[in-house]
Amino acid sequence: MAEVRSASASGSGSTSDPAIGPTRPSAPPTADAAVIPVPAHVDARPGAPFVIGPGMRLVTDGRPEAVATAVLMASRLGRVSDRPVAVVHEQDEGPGAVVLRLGDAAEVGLPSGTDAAIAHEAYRLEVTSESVVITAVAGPGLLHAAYTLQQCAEPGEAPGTWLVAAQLVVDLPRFTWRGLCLDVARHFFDVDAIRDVVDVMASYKLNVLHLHLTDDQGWRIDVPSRPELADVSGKTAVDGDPGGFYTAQDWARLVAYAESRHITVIPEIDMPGHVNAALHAVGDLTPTGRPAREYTGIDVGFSRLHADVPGTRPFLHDVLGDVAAMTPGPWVHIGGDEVLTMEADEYRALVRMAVEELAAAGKTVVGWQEIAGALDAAGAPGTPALEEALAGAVVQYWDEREGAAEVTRAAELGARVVLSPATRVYLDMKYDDATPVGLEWAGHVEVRDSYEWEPLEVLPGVPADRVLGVEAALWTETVRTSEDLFLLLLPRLAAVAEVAWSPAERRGWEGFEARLPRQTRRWDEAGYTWYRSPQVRWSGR
Ligand code: TNX
Repeated sequence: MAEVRSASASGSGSTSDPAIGPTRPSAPPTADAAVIPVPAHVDARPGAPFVIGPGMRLVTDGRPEAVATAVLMASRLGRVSDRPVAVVHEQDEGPGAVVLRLGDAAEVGLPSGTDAAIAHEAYRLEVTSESVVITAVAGPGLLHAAYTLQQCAEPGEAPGTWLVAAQLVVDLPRFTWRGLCLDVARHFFDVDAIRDVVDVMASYKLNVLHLHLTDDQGWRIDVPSRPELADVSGKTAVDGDPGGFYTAQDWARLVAYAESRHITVIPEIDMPGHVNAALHAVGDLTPTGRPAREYTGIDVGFSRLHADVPGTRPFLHDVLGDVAAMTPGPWVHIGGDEVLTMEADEYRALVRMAVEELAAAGKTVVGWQEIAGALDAAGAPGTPALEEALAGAVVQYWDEREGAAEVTRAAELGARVVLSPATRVYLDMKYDDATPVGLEWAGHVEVRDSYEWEPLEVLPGVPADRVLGVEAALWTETVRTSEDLFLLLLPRLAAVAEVAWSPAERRGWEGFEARLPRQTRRWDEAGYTWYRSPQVRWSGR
């Protein structure tokens, strides 16, 4: 990256001075004044802006990864400029070309030795008045560049034209795991609703969608070996609200849609607690052999599997095996949280059963922080495969009131850590007293709370190279509609995305706050609700 000079993250230059009141920007902003998450390196270049308008076309060499991004980009830019945008496959870099190129890390401008997963998402975006040239190692980088370009575009004088400032951007993620956990168990959200969430995630360069598919109140995925789970507990939801579940076909569509935006889907089958929906559908999971009653309240911690009930292991084998087979990504989440009525030994035995099933299915286990204590391979009989799987698990830290020591110890044993500190990234927390939906157990979480924190300070005992990244979470006990959902997501999801993507030294509240109002045009166009936080000057800059 030596070739690229860093510009100030707080938004230099091209927009108007807030001190002299609102004026129309005379020139479009560079990416450091416009884009969330703020790019790692932005260098303003002299010269006129590039015009997105008549004559613009997307040029690829025909390689599928580039064509896929070009097609997505054509539809977005076409919407922005209100005219169809052509995708052409030729050597045509003349005026008006937006060229998508795959190259090696050096061509992107990355220092040698850049981690492969990071390089995979990096991009170089060079804008001149004549053309735009995007270079990336792989498809994800090309797509990230497309969103950067889109966020930089400002309406031009001529109708239907948009301008992008001349500049060079070289950008790469700080963390490889930038996620959102969405609870579809308390209230169900169908594939169309999830697509909207995926679109917003992609626009902020998030790359992991973790779906909390099962809980006390409902079971949301139809697995072929156990159709009764979705048949019976697909119907239930909090407060007797409508349920729903994903058929195998829905799930495949959802995963494919996310994949086309380079977002990996992680299914969560929560166990050994949060299982009332399973106990309601499958009688042989309970000690009496009788199914549990349905549960539509919002308490936690009361339901549980039993290690000594004969139906338990086959249930885990069938369900985890099916879910693993239905999901192309490398991870399956086993929950593990809030089991309040079980001895540690039994908890450990049940977590190990799940880990073993997933190791056999070739998946890496993710679990909430409570599983940390069950990951120590010492002192229990196990196979080398189980021990390896225990050591290689991913632990998701959420409850800052406890568990730091156990998670730190698990990291010492080899586990990797994803950070979801509730006081920062639990997007189901209300913003303030007046927020119409949401919970409050971790306090109010305003936009600035979601923004102003440093991931590596959350668990100081965990070495930086054990931290995979950051994941926001949105639990849906009180969230019934997409309007509710987006009111809680926006703008906080954008804040979390910047924490997870941008280099620490590039971040700052002033710069973020200045870039946020530009986002609302796209939110409004897409029809998303969002929270007009009093912490942000939405107009009048
Ligand atoms: C804690 S976070 C839970 C969820 C609740 C959430 C509500 C976690 C692993 N468990 O079951 O929905 O709080 O904020």
